[in-house]
Amino acid sequence: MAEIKACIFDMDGVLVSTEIYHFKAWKRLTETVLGFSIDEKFNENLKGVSRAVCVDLILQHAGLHKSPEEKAELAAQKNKWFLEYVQTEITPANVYPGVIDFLKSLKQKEIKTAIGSASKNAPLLVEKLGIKPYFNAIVDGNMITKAKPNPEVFLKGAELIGVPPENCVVFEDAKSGVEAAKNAGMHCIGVGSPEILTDADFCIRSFTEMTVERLRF
Ligand code: B16
Ligand code: MG
Repeated sequence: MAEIKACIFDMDGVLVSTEIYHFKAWKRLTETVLGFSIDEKFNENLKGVSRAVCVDLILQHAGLHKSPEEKAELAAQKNKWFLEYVQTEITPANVYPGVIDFLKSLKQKEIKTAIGSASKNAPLLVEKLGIKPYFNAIVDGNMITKAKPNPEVFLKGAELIGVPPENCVVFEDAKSGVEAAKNAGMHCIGVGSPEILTDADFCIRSFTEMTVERLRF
C-alpha cells in the first residue's frame, strides 16, 4: 500500500464552485457571438482544459474556423465575462462544504497540500477566497505550457512540495484532470459522478464525506 504524503487539489469545481461561471461565460459567448448554444454535457469537455483549448473545442464542435487573432478575442471576451461573475458573486462562502475542515485535518497529520489548476485566474481566486494559507504550493495556468490531460501541472506541484508522484493523491472534477493525474503516476479521487469520472480510484460527492483515513490505495 502506498503511503499518501501529499494531496493535490484541482481548483475550479473541487475547492470552489467557479465551474458554473466558466460554463455561464462560455454559453454566453457561443450564444451571443457565435450563434449556437452549448449544453452541460458538452461542457464536461471544457472542464479542466486551458482557455485556448476550450476555444478550439467549441469551434470544432460547431464546425467553425477562426484566425488566431479571432480566437484570442473570443478567449478574452469569455474571460472578461468570467471575471465579472467572479468579482460580483464569489466570496469565501463559495468554498465547497467540508473543504476547510479536510485541509485542517491534513495539516494535523503533516500531509502536504498543493493546488494544481489549469486556470490563469487561480491566484486571484485563491486570494479572494482566503485559502492561500492552507497550501504549501500553488501551480496555476500561468506556470505551465501543457493543458490537462498532460500531467505537467500535477508533476510541478509534486516537485514544489518534494513528494514523489506515487505518494500523491489528486482531487479532480474533470475527466481531463483525472487522466492528467493518472498520467502523472498519482492516485486520484474524483469529485463528482463516478459515471463521468470513470478512471478515478473512487469518487466523493462532497468533502463532507472525506477523511484522512480514506487516503488508502
Ligand atoms: P482560465 P481547474 C480550469 O480550472 C477550469 O476547469 C476550466 O473550465 C477553465 O477553462 C480552465 O481552468 C482555464 O481557466 O480561463 O481561468 O485560465 O479546474 O483546472 O482549476
Ligand atoms: Mg476542475
